[in-house]
Amino acid sequence: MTMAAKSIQQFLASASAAVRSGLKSTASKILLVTGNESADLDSFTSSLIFAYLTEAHADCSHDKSISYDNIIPLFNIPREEVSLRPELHYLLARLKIPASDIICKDEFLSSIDTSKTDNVDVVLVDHNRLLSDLGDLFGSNVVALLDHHADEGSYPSAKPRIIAPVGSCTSLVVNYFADYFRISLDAFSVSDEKKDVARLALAPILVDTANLTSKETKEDKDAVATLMRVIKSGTAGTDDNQEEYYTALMTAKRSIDDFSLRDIIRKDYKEWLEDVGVRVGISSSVKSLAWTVKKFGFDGLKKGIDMWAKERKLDAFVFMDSFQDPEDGYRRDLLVAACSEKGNSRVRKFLDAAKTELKLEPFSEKDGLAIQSNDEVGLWCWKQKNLKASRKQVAPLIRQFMQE
Ligand SMILES: [Mn+2]
Repeated sequence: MTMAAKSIQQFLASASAAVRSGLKSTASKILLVTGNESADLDSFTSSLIFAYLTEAHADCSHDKSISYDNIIPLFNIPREEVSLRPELHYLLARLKIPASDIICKDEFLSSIDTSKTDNVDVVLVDHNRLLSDLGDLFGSNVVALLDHHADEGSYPSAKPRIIAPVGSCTSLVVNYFADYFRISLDAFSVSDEKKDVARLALAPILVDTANLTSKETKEDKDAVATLMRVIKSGTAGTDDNQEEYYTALMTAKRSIDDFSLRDIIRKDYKEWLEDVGVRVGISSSVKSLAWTVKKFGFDGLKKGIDMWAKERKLDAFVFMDSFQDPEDGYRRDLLVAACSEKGNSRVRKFLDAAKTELKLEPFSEKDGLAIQSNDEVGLWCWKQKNLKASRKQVAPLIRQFMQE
């Protein structure tokens, strides 16, 4: 193990300072570790921890033959979108990480020489295909990937290339670096630095698996057990209670009452441009469709979607929600909009398939809201009774029809 290892806060601060001072020299070798474009807690944490452990604990590194001048954990969104993530701000405050130390996509791209990209190796976490401008620049530089989405078959020679249907990608990162987190049974002096890495890693796993009650797999349970052992060793901090941590993160995540509709749409958003030139965007919300309609009105919602579709040049748009209903418990809804002629026929075919696959049911009068599916305007709202199907399942399904 490295002597006097940097804390994860120090690591991020110095990576961020390096980016700010400019990475134009193409002689230096850069390892870029990036999560996906929804930039959720899982993407943030898995990229930061992978980058940190690769640098600070080279003995755990994926490739011991290459040494990098800069290892950069990248947050795959522009800086201005960081504010849309209240759960991230909660986590940062709890771990005393300044938000300004996060390295956002726009900041990284303006720091490097984008005309020469051979010196940049890329690790993908929480996705397995690099999209949009990063894909154009570094698509052939991917050296490793760890993910839990449907395998798109890219980068067959990546090492490691781990894709497993776990609840949280961070569980894969924790298990990959198991040596770092393994502590002997009588260890009662685990460093605060290591405890902070464990606290950070725990956050997305709890959020993604609803505190190990949904979508959790053996890997997630193992990772949580490993992390809690680290956190609880010796004298645990007073606020190191798993349930309380989960509740606080979820409360922060749902604090979007002041958000505009556009911000709600782009808070947790992914988009795909298919080879046939059809573009689909899928937004995922922590508030119910009923809440959204109540707040903005149905016309307001429709107008907001139209504007977003125009801004993003979408052919199809999907708005998913997942929430706790006071009466019915855990619920999901699905809104689907056709945004162009190309999108229209494809969306209808998707809906035919989705009705059975996702167990879609119309809203009824007693739902108390005028949520109307409208064949004429090409916008449909459903209750989604297949509660297991998150965006991870819905995206490949709709993309199948967009690719035709
Ligand atoms: Mn994830």
